[in-house]
Amino acid sequence: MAESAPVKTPPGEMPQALRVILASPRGFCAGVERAIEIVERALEIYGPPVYVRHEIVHNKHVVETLRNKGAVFVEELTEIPEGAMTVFSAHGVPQAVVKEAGRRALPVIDATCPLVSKVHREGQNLVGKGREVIMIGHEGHPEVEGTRGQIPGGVHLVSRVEDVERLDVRDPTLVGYVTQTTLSVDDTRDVIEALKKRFPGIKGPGAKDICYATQNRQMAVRRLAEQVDLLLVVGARNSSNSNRLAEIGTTMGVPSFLIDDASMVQDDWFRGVSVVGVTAGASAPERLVRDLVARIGHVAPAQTEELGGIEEHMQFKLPRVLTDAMRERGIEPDDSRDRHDLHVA
Ligand code: 10G
Ligand code: SF4
Repeated sequence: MAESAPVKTPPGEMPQALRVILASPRGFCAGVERAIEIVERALEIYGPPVYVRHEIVHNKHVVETLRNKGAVFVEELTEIPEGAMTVFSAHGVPQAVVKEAGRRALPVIDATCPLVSKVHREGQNLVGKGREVIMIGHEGHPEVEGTRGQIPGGVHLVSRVEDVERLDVRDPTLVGYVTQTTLSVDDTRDVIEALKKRFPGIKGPGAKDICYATQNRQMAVRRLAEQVDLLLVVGARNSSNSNRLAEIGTTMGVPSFLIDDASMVQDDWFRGVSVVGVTAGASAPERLVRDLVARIGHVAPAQTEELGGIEEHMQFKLPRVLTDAMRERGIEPDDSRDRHDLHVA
């Protein structure tokens, strides 16, 4: 709870002053920065429209910014005209979608995060070794749909420990598992334990399919939640990783709200609050965090600080098809530049 707040706010009262602590790391991960840059570069090189299958990342502000630059977001390839430049979202797509794009000869740039593609390969390798694949993930999420459709024979999907008992597999000695990249580290550990108990010979990646960015943001928010009276998470309702951050706050007994942006903030949330924690999901631009801090300053004069945490230096290369096209036009892809919040200022 609040230790060194400028003024301790009495229960039920509006604060006279606030301390705001920002989690670190927060916001854009390397896969999101890469995916946004892919759409921007495609627009720059080929000109609008560039069709994007599904929201490139789960954030309406990102989508809106790219839409204003000429990106067209669709859910199905059938909505894309013949020959139009097509980008697959960072969450990945099933093989059937790759094949359909091939049949229609659509020029495709795949913005699937390399860490999601790695999970696809793990699943394919398990099948190659004769194992049935169990996926830990959430039904209906596009990453799960993509991974399921990249693994020959599909997957058995489990979300919770209780699902493990209900699994019906061909041969309990020949199973393996993969996970969605944005799950709760704690919940997934429990499900993996249950899987290992039921299938002692199961093969899998440990919890390593949960990506570095998800793990780092969860670790940071856990440290943050120990010190605050209210937690605000900037992120979309449909953003899996953002939901997991708010969930951690709630589980730790801190009133926690997942908000699209500052416009969703309600003054009443601040009654009795001295210290506010702020973080952002992997698809939420830093601009929204800055706007939120400004909005908090309208509730009461606020002093803002950043909680030190793990520094991230992860960067993924752009797809070859794009860097070749860039070089042909005299644009040198610069892997060393800081892409952070470059695009959606
Ligand atoms: O957290 P989810 O998977 O819902 O996606 P997001 O767009 O909110 O954040 C970036 C993460 C991915 C692209 C999934 S690997
Ligand atoms: Fe890649 Fe992780 Fe970001 Fe997903 S959350 S795009 S797996 S880095």
